[in-house]
Amino acid sequence: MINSDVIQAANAKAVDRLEADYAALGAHLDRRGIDIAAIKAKVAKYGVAIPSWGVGTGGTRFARFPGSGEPRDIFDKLDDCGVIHQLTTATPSVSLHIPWDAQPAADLNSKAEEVGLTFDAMNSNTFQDQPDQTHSYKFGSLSHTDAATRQQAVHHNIACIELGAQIGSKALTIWVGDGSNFPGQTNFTRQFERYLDATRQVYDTLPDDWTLLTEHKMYEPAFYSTVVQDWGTNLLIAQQLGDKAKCLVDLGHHAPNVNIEMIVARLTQFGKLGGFHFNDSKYGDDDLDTGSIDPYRLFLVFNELVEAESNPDFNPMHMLDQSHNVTDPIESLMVSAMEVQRAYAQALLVDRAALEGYQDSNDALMATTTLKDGFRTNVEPILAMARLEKGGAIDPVAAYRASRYRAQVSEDRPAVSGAGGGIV
Ligand SMILES: [Mn+2]
Repeated sequence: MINSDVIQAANAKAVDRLEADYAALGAHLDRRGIDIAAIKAKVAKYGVAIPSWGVGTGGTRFARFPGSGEPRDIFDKLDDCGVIHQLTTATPSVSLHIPWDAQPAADLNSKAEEVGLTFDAMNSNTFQDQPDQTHSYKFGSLSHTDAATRQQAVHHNIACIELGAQIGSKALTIWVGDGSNFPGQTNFTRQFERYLDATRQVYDTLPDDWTLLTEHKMYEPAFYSTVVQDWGTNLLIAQQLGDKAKCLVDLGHHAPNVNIEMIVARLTQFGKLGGFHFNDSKYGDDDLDTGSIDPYRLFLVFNELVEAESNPDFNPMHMLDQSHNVTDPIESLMVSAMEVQRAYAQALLVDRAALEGYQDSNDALMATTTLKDGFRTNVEPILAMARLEKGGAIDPVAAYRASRYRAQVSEDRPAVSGAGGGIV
């Protein structure tokens, strides 16, 4: 963790300016009939989970260029996640990936407590082979033609639930790379039947207070067809399995220009929106930093989430899922967490009564302007003040750089090889 003196010294340099900006924004919002303190209170309560794999440098199919002080194991990763939460106060939980992060539950729990974090959804991995595994996933896992291979994948998912239950997790996220690379390679229907049958076996072992999240992805690693390729397939799975099964929407897992915010609205309307993986993209599943390319789309997604907030049963899980190839992952994750918070705060500012009036009277111009008023408001003083009041940093990146955390951990963590493709 970072010495609190460093955070306080960094905050001391910025606090006068923040207080002036916060007061000015408060006066501006007051004229719009918005109580800045109420918005700040909601922002302060908001949290997005960090994926354990996000704190390592990512890579592409071509190469990986690791930075210094890469985390060696889940305990180093939890240290890094602890720093992200310490500075941003916006990332209270970590999502584990099994088997990469498999360790005894007691050790995971004590480390999480030490760094002030809890555990979010468990993520299973049946898209690559592990050294000790009997059956290969080269031709699929939960949908494989071979029953023993499917069973191995089912057992792995159940093991993820069992570990998760010991560390306070309440959800399992299943993403499979199953699909095909050639027309005719698989029978779409029989393959999906096998997937549903195997996934139901996992679902049947789920504790009552757990959620099973299935994540669709349009392509990659299979490039012709993917078993869970779109939100329609994902919804069918959730409907087939039952009430504890819901859909996870990864922003990058759609074709370019797909109206993701409308998918969010549809899944919400029928109680099947289970969670998010936030990231951004320009061309495909780019795994770029959240809000770095199209912050307006992120805002439009949050507009749907705020719209649904009045339903007490609506509580989707929020996680970042992105690949950091050219930045310090800690810095990227801090900025991304703040971008998610920013979109939430902007969506809270939308005058929903006015918007509804314009929608009902078919005033398209005023409806879209009213919506965009939220996006155009610079809410940074709200986010920064929420962080300051919770003991975080006014400017997390500045405080992180001042702390020299990366240089310090690099002394203990040996340099790792950059050879080979990274995992995205
Ligand atoms: Mn994802």
